[in-house]
Amino acid sequence: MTDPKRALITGITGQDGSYLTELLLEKGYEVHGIIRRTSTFNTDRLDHVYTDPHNDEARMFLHYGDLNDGTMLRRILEQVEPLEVYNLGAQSHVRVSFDSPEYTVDTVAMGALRLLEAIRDYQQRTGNEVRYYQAGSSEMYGKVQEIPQTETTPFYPRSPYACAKLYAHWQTVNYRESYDLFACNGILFNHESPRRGETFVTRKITRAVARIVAKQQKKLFMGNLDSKRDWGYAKDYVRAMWLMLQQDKPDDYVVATGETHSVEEFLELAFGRVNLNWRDYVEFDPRYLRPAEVDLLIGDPAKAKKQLQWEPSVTFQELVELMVDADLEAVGIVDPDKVVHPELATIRRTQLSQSMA
Ligand code: NDP
Ligand code: GDR
Repeated sequence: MTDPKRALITGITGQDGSYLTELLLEKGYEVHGIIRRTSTFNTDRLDHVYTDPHNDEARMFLHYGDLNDGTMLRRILEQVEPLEVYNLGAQSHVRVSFDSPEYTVDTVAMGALRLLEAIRDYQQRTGNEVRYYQAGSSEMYGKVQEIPQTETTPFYPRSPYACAKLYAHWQTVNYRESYDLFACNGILFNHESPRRGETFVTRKITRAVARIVAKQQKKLFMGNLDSKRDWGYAKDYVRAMWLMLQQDKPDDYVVATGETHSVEEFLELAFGRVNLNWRDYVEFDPRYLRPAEVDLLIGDPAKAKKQLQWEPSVTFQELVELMVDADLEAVGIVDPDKVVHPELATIRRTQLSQSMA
């Protein structure tokens, strides 16, 4: 038997890290992830795929490390000897990056550089090719320069987070061109799921809807409802990451749905799912405003469609519904008619409607 392919993921405990782990395990990979030491468990999103490493069947392994600690990154790389490295680790909250710019930049920008340097040395010393994925963001487009945004649209970052991602983006290009590293930038637009962190706007809304129905919460305090985002489904987006590393040549790709919707539209649909009017519950709180806002994001995924044969499989409405349904289930409200997890039910509906079209 040949050795399984080995992948190393930073940010494995996050939304994308958990979906990417599932995908790679399904594809027969051995998956290694870097986790931060915390005083309480932080592996909730991974528990369902975790097997005790003492078990011969185990194919997922966790290593303590941090993007702010280059020595640890080098040590883990030497130990794991991965074929593919996915750099998903980040202080990924845009609003928080204004409060904590130095930490954000150290993790997001310098963290990527530390990892690239470690890979460059490892590859040079061993002769083993390592393929690198950098989790880039549509936030790098910032202030609108062009609609829709493509791989050639000029960047104009509007937060410490976006500036840091832009640095990581260009270093990735630079390492590809300078050291012939197989390094790809995914420029991913917002992608969501029931595993989305609770302080991002979509999950904040769907969680509040469920808690309001369950009488655990009365009001929802929000910031700017006018901004527009191109929202997709996280599970689709991790597939694009993997596809980028399977190509003959490294390149950069926009991953998006090509549709944009306002925060208000999201509220409308999410509260509408349980026959409530959002205007009865939502109140404004200026603390959720950002010093500089990104007003409009809409991506053109034509290149990913053509070269990666990648397509999003979940519509905006389905995304809102599957997130609301999952949060309803989390507070104990389960529609008895639904025999499978709502996340699966919605995807099956999508696949069915696609096959009927
Ligand atoms: P999450 O915020 O859910 O996850 C971030 C991950 O990074 C967590 O595992 C977190 O660990 C880890 N992390 C944070 N700080 C460090 C550090 N100093 N060292 C090592 N790991 C660290 O993000 P998502 O899963 O949503 O996003 C994945 C990546 O994609 C991020 O880089 C994000 O910036 C980027 N991105 C996300 C988009 C989206 O819409 N989701 C769109 C475009 C880009 P812990 O659990 O311990 O906090
Ligand atoms: P974003 O996502 O900044 O696009 O970054 P977020 O969900 O935080 O905000 C989207 C928009 O909603 C507005 N908004 C609020 N946002 C939050 N979090 N909380 C509120 O109460 C609220 N009210 C209104 C925001 O102002 C914003 O316009 C996400 C992250 O995942 C990044 O890591 C990633 O790179 C980008 O998506 C693409």
